[in-house]
Amino acid sequence: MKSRWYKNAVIYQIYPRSFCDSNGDGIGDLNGITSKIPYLKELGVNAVWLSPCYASPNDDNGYDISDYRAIMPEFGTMEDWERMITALHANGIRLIMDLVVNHTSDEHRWFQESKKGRENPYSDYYIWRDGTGPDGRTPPNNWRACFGGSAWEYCEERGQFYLHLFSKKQPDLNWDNPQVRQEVANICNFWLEKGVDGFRCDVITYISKPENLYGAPSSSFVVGPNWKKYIRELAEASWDRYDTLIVGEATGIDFDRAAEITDEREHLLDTLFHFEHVAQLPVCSYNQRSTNLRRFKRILFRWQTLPRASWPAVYYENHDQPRSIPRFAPSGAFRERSAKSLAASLLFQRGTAFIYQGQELGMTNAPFREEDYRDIQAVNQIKAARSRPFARIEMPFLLRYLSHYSRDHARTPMQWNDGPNAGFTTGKPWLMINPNYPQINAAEQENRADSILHFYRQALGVRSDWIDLIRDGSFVPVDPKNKNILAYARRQGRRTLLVLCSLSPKKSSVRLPAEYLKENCKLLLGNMEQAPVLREKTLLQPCQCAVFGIED
Ligand code: ISL
Ligand code: CA
Repeated sequence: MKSRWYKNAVIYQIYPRSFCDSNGDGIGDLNGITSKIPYLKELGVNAVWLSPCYASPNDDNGYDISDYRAIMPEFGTMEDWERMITALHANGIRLIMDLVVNHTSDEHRWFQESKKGRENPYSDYYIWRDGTGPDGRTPPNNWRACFGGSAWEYCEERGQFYLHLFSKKQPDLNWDNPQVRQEVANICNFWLEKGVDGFRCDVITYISKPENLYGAPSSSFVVGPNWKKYIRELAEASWDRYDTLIVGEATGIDFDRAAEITDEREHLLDTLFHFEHVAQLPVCSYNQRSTNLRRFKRILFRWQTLPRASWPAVYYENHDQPRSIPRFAPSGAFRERSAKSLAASLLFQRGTAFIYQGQELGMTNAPFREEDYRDIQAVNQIKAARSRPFARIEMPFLLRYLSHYSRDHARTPMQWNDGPNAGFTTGKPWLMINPNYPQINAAEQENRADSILHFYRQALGVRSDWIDLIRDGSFVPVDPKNKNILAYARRQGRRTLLVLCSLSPKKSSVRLPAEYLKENCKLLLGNMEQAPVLREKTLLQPCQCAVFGIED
């Protein structure tokens, strides 16, 4: 059933709350997305991954779902959603929905029933355990929740603890219960019947918990004992019956595990997001660009060697990560060049490529003050630090950390133009708009041929011209130890694509093996007027990039 269309695809991630507000309530919505389909089409993307748009009390911006078959009223109605998918498909753009089934909202009907006691039809839908200690009020184990505190919450009504790996309003589902697995398959089929083209599966590697939770080590929920069984069952009952892309968010997965669980013959995931290249470095080493670039390359290049039967997903940004500028490339005077250089370094790698909204404009981290943060993760961290005895000493460190890493950096509203509120809304935006919108916005870039936006369009054009080689060709690192330049070649038969990307604010050179110094070499893409002259030691200007096509 699978055509594996995604192997040719570039996918654009939309965080609906921050994309485009059509009715002036300050919150992005589905009609806003529909109104921007011409923009997506012009950009040249093949699919959209839409972060959750289901009914939710928004404890974690929609990653806490209270009804899997309903649209969040703030985002619109099911009719709006239907209009959106129809318009996307009419423009040749597929739709990937976010599937958040490790946990639900505590306001989901299942949980409301489940917590009533041990004798109801939903009793076993969640992970309930008796407490320990003399009064039974000590959690079953020492697991910590991702958003702070114990991963267990005591429920007076039921007299037991429930497990929540994220916030206490996100109770984990009990996948060991076959009814739960059937519910998930039904939800998937509901949306597949409505025409969606696949799912991005939120923390899908966490769904199978170890058998004995009392005293279980804290990472033992990553690809737990029954993981393959449950995922294969779901693939059989749903995913494999349609022409889907199933991409797993695979926190905690290493290379070997990834190769195993994305192997086509295994019928599990089609591909996954690993997190090695976006692992947080200590804030104090943040500016050690060259050391960091070598590490970054080592990780990216290794993931390019995933075996043939597996398939990589490549990305630099998403709604949980800070902006790639200034994270991976210099900001300031070189911001435009570095955004283009990063784009070139990403888009010709082997794998389905993901672009996060605003990345194509070179949007940057925002100058948040303490009171500007809205993400549950940052808000909880600030609250906890404030309540500790040494708050005055601790706070500046936390704020510095958040200025680099808060998830809110990616979530500031899309910068459409230099009008009020960056053209995102006519009302009051739910999260601060980055004050750099008069300089960085889509309308300005639309009108300027050398903008980052135009560069992305060109890059996607080159990608589609060379798609056979990009999909199936070999990946060859070039001068891999170079501290300033990320360079590689893609090769297939007699054709070579040579990608040279400086991510350094200094002039630097890259060593090219003789095989790339051919007469028959054509510049396909670059971010400066003068292309570099290819020699054994090729000099690149600060943050310069160039992509060459070579025919033997
Ligand atoms: O964001 C993180 C660190 O800053 C991660 O630990 C993140 O929580 C983890 O990758 C899981 O993310 C996914 O599930 C979360 C949700 O908050 C994230 O937005 C989502 O991408 C819980 O559903
Ligand atoms: Ca709105």
